[in-house]
Amino acid sequence: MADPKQEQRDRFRAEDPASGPMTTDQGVTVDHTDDSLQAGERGPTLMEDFHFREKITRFDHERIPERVVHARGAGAYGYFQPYQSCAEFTRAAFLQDPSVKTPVFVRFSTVQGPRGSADTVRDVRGFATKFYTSEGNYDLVGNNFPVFFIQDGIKFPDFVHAVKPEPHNDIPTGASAHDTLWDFVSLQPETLHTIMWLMSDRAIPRSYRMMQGFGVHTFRFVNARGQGTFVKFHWKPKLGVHSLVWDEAQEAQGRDPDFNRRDLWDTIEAGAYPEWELGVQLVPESEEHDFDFDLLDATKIIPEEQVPVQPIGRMVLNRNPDNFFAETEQVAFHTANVVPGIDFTNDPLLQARNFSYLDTQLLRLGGPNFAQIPVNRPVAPVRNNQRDGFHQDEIHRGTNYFPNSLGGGCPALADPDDPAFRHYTERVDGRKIRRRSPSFADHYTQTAMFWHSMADWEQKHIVDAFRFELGKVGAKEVRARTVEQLSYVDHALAVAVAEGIGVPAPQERPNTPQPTPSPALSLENNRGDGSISTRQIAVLVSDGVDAAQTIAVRDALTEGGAIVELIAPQDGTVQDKDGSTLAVDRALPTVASVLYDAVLLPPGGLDSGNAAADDAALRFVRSAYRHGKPIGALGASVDKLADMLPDELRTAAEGDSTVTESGIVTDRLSAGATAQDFTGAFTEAVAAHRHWSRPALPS
Ligand code: HDD
Repeated sequence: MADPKQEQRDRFRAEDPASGPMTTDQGVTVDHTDDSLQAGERGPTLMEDFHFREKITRFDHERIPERVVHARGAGAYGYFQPYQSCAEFTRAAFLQDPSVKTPVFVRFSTVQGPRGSADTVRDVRGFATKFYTSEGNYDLVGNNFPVFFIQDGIKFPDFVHAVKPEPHNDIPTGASAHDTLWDFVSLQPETLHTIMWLMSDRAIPRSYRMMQGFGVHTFRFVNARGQGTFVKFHWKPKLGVHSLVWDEAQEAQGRDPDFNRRDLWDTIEAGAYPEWELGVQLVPESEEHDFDFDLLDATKIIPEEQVPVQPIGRMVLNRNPDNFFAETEQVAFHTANVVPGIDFTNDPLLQARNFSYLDTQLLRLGGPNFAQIPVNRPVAPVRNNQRDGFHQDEIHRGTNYFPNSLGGGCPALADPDDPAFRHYTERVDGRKIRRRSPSFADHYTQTAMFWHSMADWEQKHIVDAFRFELGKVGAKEVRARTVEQLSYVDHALAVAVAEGIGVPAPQERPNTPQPTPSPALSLENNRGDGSISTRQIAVLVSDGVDAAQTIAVRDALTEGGAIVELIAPQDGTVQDKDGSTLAVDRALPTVASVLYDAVLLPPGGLDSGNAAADDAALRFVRSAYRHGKPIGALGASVDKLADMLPDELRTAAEGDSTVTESGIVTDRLSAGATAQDFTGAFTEAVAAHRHWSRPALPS
């Protein structure tokens, strides 16, 4: 079926550069662009040189202001398709017919860092989706956390000022580990729940393709009868939710600052299209007050165990943009871009956003006509009396006011029976007051719920993250105040953090919350379907390798969807043990273990005869080990691997190929086991992603 957004893009593509010679912006042909027009060979440049002036002027004006938050990102096109009609709850056209695919553009982003900052920083990730529906654009502007740092949008400038680089020296870039953020946190306990998410591994996703997305706010579905239902939106990645290890994330920033952007780009180019399921939590209006928190409070989730997430459709991203600036940079999201059937609630954070996004685009995109930029254009027709302004691309004809008779009364208003957007007729009563609702007051119960829902290793990572972040805070009183706040969440957590950062352990508080945990919050319970699709596996080879066995395992892993690369001390080829050659994909000095999910050592793979090369390969393996990645070894490589392992694992590695908790898989098979048994066990270890219960390596 034709994709209306892609057809529309075709109409806006620039002239094919192969269709003729170079021209100026005015279409005048150019035959020389390497020398400016001068008065004599060594004379001054002439004002008359319009080509020179145009070229330089255009260059001087290439940049636009970056987004004030979420400056760095990556985007892709795709489609959304509902599983079934959602007519019972919403009349949104794109949620009615399972045979209809609605085009989408999604932009993922980090929040704190500028446009040129690294990808793998500890941060929230933006997950913004523009649905080009038949009834106009709908934007679901979400994050990979289901909660937000503040409850009222009027605090957004304060929060963003605190987390952004400090005003006097513009440091740190892409990091929250600094005084001003933690000063704010320690004084503003509403931040705590989201801070707990920020300290968890959710804040260092392995891939944009492996993270959840959330609409965060409670929105409202409205059906054709005008009935409202509260709704929370969830995106669940088909590949499961996977994260990096903090040490690895930091190293990856240097090895590949584009780690997440490249991953998204490469997998789409390779045809391994990322996919998410859209789910909704629905709450009838009659049950609005049945919770021990306020549905309008964006620092709270509705636990999935309390209101299950119902899958309603899936989204596939299958096309990279043609031009980063034109599309990913100029895409303009806005929470107020809604379509009939989707409406707002009085969440004060959402209300503020509904002002901010349009406002910010006016500055960033230079005027009011940014909806005409191809990536922002609806595929639904646009007719109104809005006119003129900077960058008007359209030639309007006829009258420009309503009502009119001279223009035939056009454009006319929709008839009462037509499916126009009609705001939900919620009853609102009240005095004008500047006060937070008392129903927003509890900042600790859900923070504690998140903490108590984590697996042991997740709790350990959270404590480590607090210690890292607060350990970088210079003001000791800020460290102490934050720890004090944590003591209202959980005393053991506060004590563990305090111990690592040199502040006194806080006193135990009576009545710290003991909420029922929500297992759905743990990464342990979001591992995906056990596939190894798109996992990057490094196979270390050198001269003397067993090529036949290497190819057999590589092919089996590739069949499972993994991306397997043969890595040798030098690029080119390596000699098989029998003298034939095997092509390699990359040279070891150009890669690093942090760029892969697992390592495989085929027979002869760790034996180049060159001590420096073997040492580099072993460093690669040691680094993978430290980051909990699966390591597979075959034949003689098992002994090499066993030599570097801690005693506890050495015997297991030498004796048994079954996946241990430790993710070390070898082919020292028990009697009767086959090569397929090795591949199966290694695949299982890769699918499990990381193996936390590993003893430290001997030094
Ligand atoms: Fe925001 C960008 C997500 C609260 C004001 N926000 C922006 C983007 C995402 C979010 C994903 C990047 C969109 C893109 O890729 O272009 N923001 C959120 C979420 C929030 C949130 C999930 C809380 C639930 N934001 C929020 C508040 C305000 C803003 C409370 C202001 C009152 N956000 C903005 C902005 C940005 C933005 C300043 C910067 C660039 C842009 O809008 O287009 O208007």
